[in-house]
Amino acid sequence: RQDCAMPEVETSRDGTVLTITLNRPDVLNALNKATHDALAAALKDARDPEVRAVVLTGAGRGFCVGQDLTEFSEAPGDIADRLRGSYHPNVLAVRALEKPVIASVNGPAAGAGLSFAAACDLRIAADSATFVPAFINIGLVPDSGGTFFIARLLGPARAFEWMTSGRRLTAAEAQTWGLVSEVVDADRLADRTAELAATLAAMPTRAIGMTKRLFDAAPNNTLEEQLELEAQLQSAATRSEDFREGVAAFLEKREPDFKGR
Ligand code: T3D
Repeated sequence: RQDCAMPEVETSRDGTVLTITLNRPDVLNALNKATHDALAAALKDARDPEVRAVVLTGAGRGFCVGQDLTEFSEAPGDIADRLRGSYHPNVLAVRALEKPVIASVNGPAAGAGLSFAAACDLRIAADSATFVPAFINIGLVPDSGGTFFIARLLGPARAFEWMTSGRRLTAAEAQTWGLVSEVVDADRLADRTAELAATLAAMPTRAIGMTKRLFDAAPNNTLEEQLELEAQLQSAATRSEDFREGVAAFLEKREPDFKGR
């Protein structure tokens, strides 16, 4: 296990799992410039082929409550420039990772923090976690992919109703809605997340990465285009070592030992 800390974001490696922890617990991990920069560096580390699953979580009792409103009121600047320069690259970096990214939602996920959770591939939550589309409560529109990801996860009607209500959703409600796949006791979240991440990290990583690309592409493709992309990526998958290992293990009636190659 190797650990590395920049003040605003901590990263730790446990085998092939990289955990990225937003680390401004006093403000529920609100995002300031230094946090964006440190998160960008951590997401770059996550590209390492030896990393086969990534966990994003928060230190203390919050996951992430979006933009640091103190920084915002002290130096408002041009919001669009800040979104383009700091938020968008990190959202895109999560989607570009060809491996599973798990949001381990340990507490409030609000505003752009909710968008980041929604940008991840899977969400697991503590029973104490809450989900807050905080933008509307301060007169803003959802950003950082909030309209894109939340509509895909919940459907446009429910997404619009919720995002314009500003209503705090409990973890149990989020699970009922399909926003999170699993809810666990708060004191079990770290262990269960580690277990889930280790399971995913032992899967055929390239196939997971390509499945992610396929699901991202599907809404914008015609059926013909999507069938063609599936055929191309399936062809790439059959050239992977993990495919050979999967078939060999099946025929030899043994457990496969996937390497992520
Ligand atoms: O700038 C741009 O580029 C635009 C981008 C915008 C993207 C966005 O994310 S806009 C949305 C920004 N986020 C919010 O509006 C959320 C504000 N926070 C809340 O509504 C509540 O904190 C929660 C509902 C999320 C949680 O409530 P609760 O009761 O569990 O905690 P709390 O007591 O409100 O917060 C604890 C501390 O964190 C508190 O500080 P204190 O009083 O202990 O010194 C609070 O001020 C601080 N905190 C919470 N959210 C933020 C924050 N400090 C700075 N920025 C925050 N966003």
